[in-house]
Amino acid sequence: MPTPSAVKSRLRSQQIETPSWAYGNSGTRFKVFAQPGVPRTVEEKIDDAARVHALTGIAPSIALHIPWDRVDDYGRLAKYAEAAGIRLGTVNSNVFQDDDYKLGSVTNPDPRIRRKALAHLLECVDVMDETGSRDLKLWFSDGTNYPGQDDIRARQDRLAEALAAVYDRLGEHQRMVLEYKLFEPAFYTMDVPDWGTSYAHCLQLGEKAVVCVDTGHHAPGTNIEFIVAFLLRAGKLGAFDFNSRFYADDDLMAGAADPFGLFRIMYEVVRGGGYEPETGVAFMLDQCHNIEAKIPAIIRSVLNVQEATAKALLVDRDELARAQNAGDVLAANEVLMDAYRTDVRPLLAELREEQGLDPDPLAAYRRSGYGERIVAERVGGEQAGWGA
Ligand SMILES: [Mn+2]
Repeated sequence: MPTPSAVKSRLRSQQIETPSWAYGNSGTRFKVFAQPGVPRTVEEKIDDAARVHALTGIAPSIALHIPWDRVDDYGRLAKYAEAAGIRLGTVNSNVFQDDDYKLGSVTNPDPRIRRKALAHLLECVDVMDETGSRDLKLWFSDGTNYPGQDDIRARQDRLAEALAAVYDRLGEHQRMVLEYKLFEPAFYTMDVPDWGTSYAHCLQLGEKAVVCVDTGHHAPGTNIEFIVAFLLRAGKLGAFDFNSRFYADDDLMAGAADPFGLFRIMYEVVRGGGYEPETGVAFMLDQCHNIEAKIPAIIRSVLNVQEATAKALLVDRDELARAQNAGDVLAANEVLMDAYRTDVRPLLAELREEQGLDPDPLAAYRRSGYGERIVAERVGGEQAGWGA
C-alpha cells in the first residue's frame, strides 16, 4: 500500500471547482425554498467560493454560468476573484431558459433560433477570452417529447454544425467540454443523451473537444467508472460534474448517495492517469442545495471528493495487478476493498494541519460566524438563483 506521506503529497495538488449556481437559490421542479444570506451578485458568489477554498484548500476556482453571472467587465471580475484568493474557471453556457428554446436551441428546426443559440455560445467564448478560462461547458436541453416530433438525424446535423462553429472559434488553449444527459427536459429523445454521442461528436471535432461526465446523468445502474476508464484511454475525458443521485438528476451532494461509486470512479481516474494535472481533467461540482445550507453543503461535497480520492490513491496497485494477472478474483477485489474501507479522515486532518488549515473545515466554518454574517449583511437587492 502507498505510504500515508505519498498519498498526502499527491492530495496536495488536488483542485475541485465549485459552481456559482450552487451558492444561489435553486429548486426542484416544484418549488424554490429561498434561504437568507444567499448571494445577490456574482461577486458575493465569489466571496462564498473563496470561503470554501480558504477552509478546504482544494477549491481554488469557481465555474460561471452565462447569463446568470453576466457582468459588464469580466476582466474586473477576474481581478475580484484573484483578490478573494480564487480564480474564475469553466464558463457554462445556457441555451435552455428562453421561450425561444421550447423546441430546442442549436437543433431547433427554426434557423433563426439556431443562430440565436450559436451567438450565445460564441459570446461565451468571448467571455472566456476575458476571464482567461480554459473550458467552455456545453449542455443542451435539446430533444423531443414525441415520436415523429422532429427528424432525429437532421437534429444531429444541426448539432454538428453548431459545435463545429464554436470549435472553430476556440483559442489555442481553450477547450469545449460536451456534457450529455439521458433524459429531462426531453423525454423521447435527447440530442446528446449519452457519453457515446458526446464522444462521437468530440472525436469528429478534434482534440480541443472533450467529454464531460456528469455523474447524475445516466440510467440507474450505469457503470460510470467504465465510462471514465474508456474515455481516459481514448484521451477524451475532459471534465467531471460531480453530484450524487438516488433516482434521476438529483444534484445531491457528491458522495452522499453512493460514496463507494465515487471511490470507484476516482480509482479509475487515478488508474487512467486522469489525476495527473497534464491530462487536463477538470474536477467540478454541479449541484443544487435545496433544503440544506449551501456553503456547508459545498464544503461537505468537496471533502467527500477528497476522501474518495485519498482512498483511490491508497489502492495497492502492484498488489492489485499481481492478483489480476494471477486470475485471483477474491484477492483482487480484496485489494480494492482494503483501500475503500480505510478510514482516511485522520490522514486528511493531518494533511490540512500540515497546510495550515483547520483539520475540520466544517467545524471551522461554523465557528467562523460567516453564515450568520452573510444573513445579516445580504439584505435588500435580489437574491441570486435559477433564471436570475
Ligand atoms: Mn452537469
